[in-house]
Amino acid sequence: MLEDSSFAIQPSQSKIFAKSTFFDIGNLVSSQKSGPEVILQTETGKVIIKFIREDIVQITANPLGDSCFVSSPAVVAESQPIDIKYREETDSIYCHSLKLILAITKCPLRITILDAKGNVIVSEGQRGMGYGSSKEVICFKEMSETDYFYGFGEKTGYLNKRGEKLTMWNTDVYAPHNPETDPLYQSIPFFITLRDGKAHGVFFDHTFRSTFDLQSEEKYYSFSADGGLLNYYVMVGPSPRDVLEQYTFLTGRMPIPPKWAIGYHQSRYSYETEEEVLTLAKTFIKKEIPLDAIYLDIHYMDGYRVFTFDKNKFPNPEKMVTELKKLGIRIVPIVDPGVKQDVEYPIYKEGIQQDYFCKYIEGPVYIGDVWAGRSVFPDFTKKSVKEWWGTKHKYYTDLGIEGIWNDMNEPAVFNESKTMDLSVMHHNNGNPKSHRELHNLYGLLMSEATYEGLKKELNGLRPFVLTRAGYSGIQRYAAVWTGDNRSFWEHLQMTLPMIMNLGLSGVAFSGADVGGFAHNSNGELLTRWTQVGAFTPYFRNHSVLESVRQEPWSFGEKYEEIMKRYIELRYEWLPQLYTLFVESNRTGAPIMRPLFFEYPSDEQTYQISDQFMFGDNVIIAPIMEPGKTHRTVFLPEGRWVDYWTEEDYDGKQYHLVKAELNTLPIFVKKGSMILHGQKKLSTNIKDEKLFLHFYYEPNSTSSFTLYDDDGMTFSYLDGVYFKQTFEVKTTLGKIEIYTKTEGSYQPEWSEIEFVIHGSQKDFDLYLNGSQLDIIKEQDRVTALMYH
Ligand code: MIG
Repeated sequence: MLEDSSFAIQPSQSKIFAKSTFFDIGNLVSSQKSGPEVILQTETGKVIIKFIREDIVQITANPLGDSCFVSSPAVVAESQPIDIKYREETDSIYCHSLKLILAITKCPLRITILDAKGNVIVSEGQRGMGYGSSKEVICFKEMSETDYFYGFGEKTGYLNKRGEKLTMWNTDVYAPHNPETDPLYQSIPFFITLRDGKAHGVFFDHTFRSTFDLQSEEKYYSFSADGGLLNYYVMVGPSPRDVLEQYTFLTGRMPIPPKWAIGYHQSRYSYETEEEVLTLAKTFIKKEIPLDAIYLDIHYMDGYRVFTFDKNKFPNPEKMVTELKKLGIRIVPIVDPGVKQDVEYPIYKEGIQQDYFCKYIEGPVYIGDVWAGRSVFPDFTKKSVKEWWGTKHKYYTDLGIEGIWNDMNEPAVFNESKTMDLSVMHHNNGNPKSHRELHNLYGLLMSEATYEGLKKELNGLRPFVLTRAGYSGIQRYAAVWTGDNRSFWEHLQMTLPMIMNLGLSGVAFSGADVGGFAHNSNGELLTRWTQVGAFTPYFRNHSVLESVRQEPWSFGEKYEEIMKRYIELRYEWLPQLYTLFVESNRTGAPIMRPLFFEYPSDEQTYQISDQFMFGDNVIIAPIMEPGKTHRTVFLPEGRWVDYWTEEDYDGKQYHLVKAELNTLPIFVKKGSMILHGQKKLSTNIKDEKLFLHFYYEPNSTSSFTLYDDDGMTFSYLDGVYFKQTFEVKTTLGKIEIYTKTEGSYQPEWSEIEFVIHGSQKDFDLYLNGSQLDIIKEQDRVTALMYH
């Protein structure tokens, strides 16, 4: 109590901090090159520099010993055989690949990393690496005045993290998510530095609790961890897009999700009975509001036992799932890691008999309280446990379920520390490690088990996993939602930088609970939030027990009508969104991007937290305050068009735009294209026709790559996809389209309507050299293309 009052800041309470001590790794004693590695021996420790690729270098250091091997399941990349150059001089050592130069001074040992042109990327200046005052491994880097910092996974606050101190420790935070609330559920110890228009990345692959301090010193930042050795990667960039490609080369990329997973989803804690679920689905259908999934929160289970249904509330789940699937609606049940301690419950019994649960080194199984009461937790660090857990999902797939929602997997436990006893000893495939060391991996490993298990059982269908907790690499298995936000306008505002930073951390597929989870939403807030949700990669409305209802119709017709329009808009934009998902699958680029991602040399974009880009040519500038109908919008270089009014805007400046409650401001860059499909009630309804919107700009060249496949299976990996590139050139009186197709998939749609926006003048249109008929109806100028 007292801590929450002014008592907390009484003068006698203030602590005088001892000047922090720093045990330096010491001077260099010897060094040696071995293949793509350079091994440095210092007075007290050892450092290994390893080139993973021409543009990625790994540095591992043991400040007080000889052993230097560190690995985490985050990294899936195999290092490539590359030829590095090595040169030793009296005071220094130089080693370099084609894209990176390491300049190392010997006394004291300091490492400076430069790009091939000699620009400094990271340097240690006067500080270096070693141990900090509480025996944490720590590494200092110089911070220049013009540095901006992004990434760090799921964090509250604004986009740029300079001036913050951020901790990585997966934590269940029900309330509040304030700007000072840190950490949350995910740990992604990776960041991007933007310096004078160039970007580089640092990935501190460390599973212990770690801290990034961009706050305490003026000229240095540091990263440190509560145990273990130093292990970090530096990626050279130089564009933000390059950094993402490099980081996701290391940690893997998101598989293309099934199309149904990117439609609109409805959730609530909880839709408690089969009847309630069916009525909900029927209401969506009756109201013609598109819907692809309904979530079952913890009430569906028998006494919160995972892999069960309460047969009184859900007498026939299989029938329910089948019926709904016919209507284009999937069921996604929640699965927590806690397994109820109950000797007659097969999961508990089997897991105990097989020694599958987390336990102390002395023998006893760890027991913690969660929903089901006293519970035990699968030890996902052991391969056979992951497989066992995965196999158990047959229970769900047999009912026709294709998606699973993993919650409480920090793991969250109802006690003071909010998690498992840190002295629990994980099996870790025969290399036992404490929970203190592996805590941050629990969510990642559970998602992996769930994803792989579903994949095995689904006979070629793509699984969908949603997770709350995760570590670097989580994108390989699951989409991430940002946990228990609240129905506050401030939380709608926070959603943008949080999801953009997740995207910059390799997690492209994420979203927040639309409308806010806790607290009570209202019509205006839910409407504005639904507008934003329609353009976030993951789009789910979810709300807590006993809050006011939050389905799109809950606040009256006026709001319902607008929300329905924006949910429909999500489906119209789906082909474009799907194309962006595919791009992310190929390159690691985020889907929802901060403006600087596309305009890294424009300083005005560096701190924009209240606008975002959807791909590389669309800017969304939502209204996120009550009662507001105007806002300023920054548009970067080029010329832009208002998606709704077709009004032109000049770039490199701010504009005041009007947006009544029914308007989400959207701007499309001139000289670019966007792809639309048809309005539909679910992704199971196929498009008969697509619309390629071209925003005319004189004397321009634009290109677009359309991608499509069955949206359900993995056959795209065998070439069963459809890819069509469009190059559009405009010259005086002429628009020329050049197109090429690739892949063996036959899309359902057979025609593309090419819609030309913003060209008043007469022109001729050509498709691969032959003239196309132009259709002019009122304001609409179109032409048809077939494949
Ligand atoms: O705190 O399963 O973040 O989405 O509805 C309770 C009940 C546990 C937390 C999740 C929330 C979910 C809730 N869960």
